[in-house]
Amino acid sequence: LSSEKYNVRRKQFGNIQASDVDYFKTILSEDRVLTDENDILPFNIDWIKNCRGQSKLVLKPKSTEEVSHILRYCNEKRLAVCPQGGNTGLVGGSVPVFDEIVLSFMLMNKIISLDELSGALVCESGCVLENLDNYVRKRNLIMPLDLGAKGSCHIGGNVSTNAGGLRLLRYGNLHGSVLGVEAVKADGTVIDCLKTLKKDNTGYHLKHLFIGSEGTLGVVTKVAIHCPAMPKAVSLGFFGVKNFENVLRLYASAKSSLGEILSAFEMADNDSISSTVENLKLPNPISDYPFYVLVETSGSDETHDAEKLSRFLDKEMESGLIVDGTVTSEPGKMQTIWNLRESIAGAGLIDGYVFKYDVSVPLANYYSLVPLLRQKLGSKAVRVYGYGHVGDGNIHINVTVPKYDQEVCSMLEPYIFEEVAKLNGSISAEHGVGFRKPHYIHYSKDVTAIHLMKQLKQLMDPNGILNPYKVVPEV
Ligand code: FAD
Ligand code: 2HG
Ligand code: ZN
Repeated sequence: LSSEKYNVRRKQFGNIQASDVDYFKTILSEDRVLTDENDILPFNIDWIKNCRGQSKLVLKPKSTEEVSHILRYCNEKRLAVCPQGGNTGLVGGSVPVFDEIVLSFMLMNKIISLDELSGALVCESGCVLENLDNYVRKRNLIMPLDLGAKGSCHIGGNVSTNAGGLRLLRYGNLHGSVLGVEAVKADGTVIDCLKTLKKDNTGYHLKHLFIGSEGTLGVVTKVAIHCPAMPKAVSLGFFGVKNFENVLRLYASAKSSLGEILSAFEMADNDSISSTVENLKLPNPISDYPFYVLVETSGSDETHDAEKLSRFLDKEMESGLIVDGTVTSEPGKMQTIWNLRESIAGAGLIDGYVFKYDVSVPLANYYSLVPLLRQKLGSKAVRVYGYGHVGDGNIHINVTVPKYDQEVCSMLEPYIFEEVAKLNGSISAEHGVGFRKPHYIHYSKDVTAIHLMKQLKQLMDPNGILNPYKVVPEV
């Protein structure tokens, strides 16, 4: 249980009574009020099996009105609520800690409208990202974000975590792409900021309160998002690189040689790729190298773009920055390569337990924590590896061990956060703060900023019923 593992005390919330369950059954149909322990279990456990809550009630609303009724009631009765999307979050934010009611958005999955000219898509928050992408692709558009969890994560979850992903380098983060949101406050008030306009400076940009606040300031019920045009030509290169300095040199060269068509620049070290190859039996299209780089281009001219990437490969093989590599525009082959990259997040789970860190640091120091941690942990770790979004200065460091180990945990934390703070980095670049990091947030956030966060929380959710124990530090 998360509460025991991390020594957290339950706050003074109401306890769910039979009469509460009866009330929820009057708002929702009976089959959308789950009370059976087995039915509820998956909603209590997070994706990396690190956090486990004790919820006894899952509610599955189908409309904003239902969400509003639920929250108004919970607020009056001081019942705590944990909003949950696809439950792919990596910081324990999506699962309850104690008996919070799980508010699942899985049935709020309707697409409302798409303006094919402007690219404005409006949909409910429980739409699965991949389903949305498939839908808009048929209309020559794409979703402005893509991540390994696309088959399960919800757009509402993406917005609530300000998810980054594999193409942030090109399309920016969700604070830029999200045109509007409809959200419900803790007291049940529906806040309609669901505009589809590109420009709207009428006062405060309130949508940003809900983007990245991880369900602590309100719940997102609808999203309006800008979908870019589907690129006509996509190519992908997968390169073996001798050392990390060369990864950075290659990034500089990719920016200048590929310029406007560069849409992803990702890297993975040898242990990241060998963990997917060994644990998931995925094929590596090139042989063994200390570092791997994945470069994607997206543009409008098939021959020109593919040629550009091939020329880049030739040039950098000659210069020695790339030792070996492959370039392809074939969808199947590109999929194989992306799959290798996207599977790294899950591959480590096969080793036993994974400690995951998601940090932003200046590029010169991007990889420096990985060897430091290897040295510090020695044989206590099965693997220590680093991979991630070089183009965004965001590295994921995964440490795998046979099973969760408190000693290893205390060797890693707060050490890693202290190191990140020394570099003026962020202890959470894209996954959020959730349950696992509120007490470390000060390593990246000024006390005055934390104070303002607390004031905002107090204003938006005075009874603290929305996702308690998450994001906002207690002391
Ligand atoms: P959940 O996990 O269900 O919830 C996440 C948080 O948002 C929780 O705090 C929850 O309470 C809150 N929440 C969910 N829905 C709502 C709502 N409608 N209203 C209010 N609050 C809500 N993240 C990245 O940024 N980049 C990546 O590249 C990336 N890759 C990943 C790859 C894999 C294989 C996995 C498992 C995860 C990855 N993640 C990545 C993390 C995760 O997928 C994202 O954080 C995602 O945006 C979470 O969406 P979800 O619907 O699963 O949300
Ligand atoms: C990725 O980029 C995700 O693959 C997951 O953000 C990172 O699991 C991780 O450490
Ligand atoms: Zn990532």
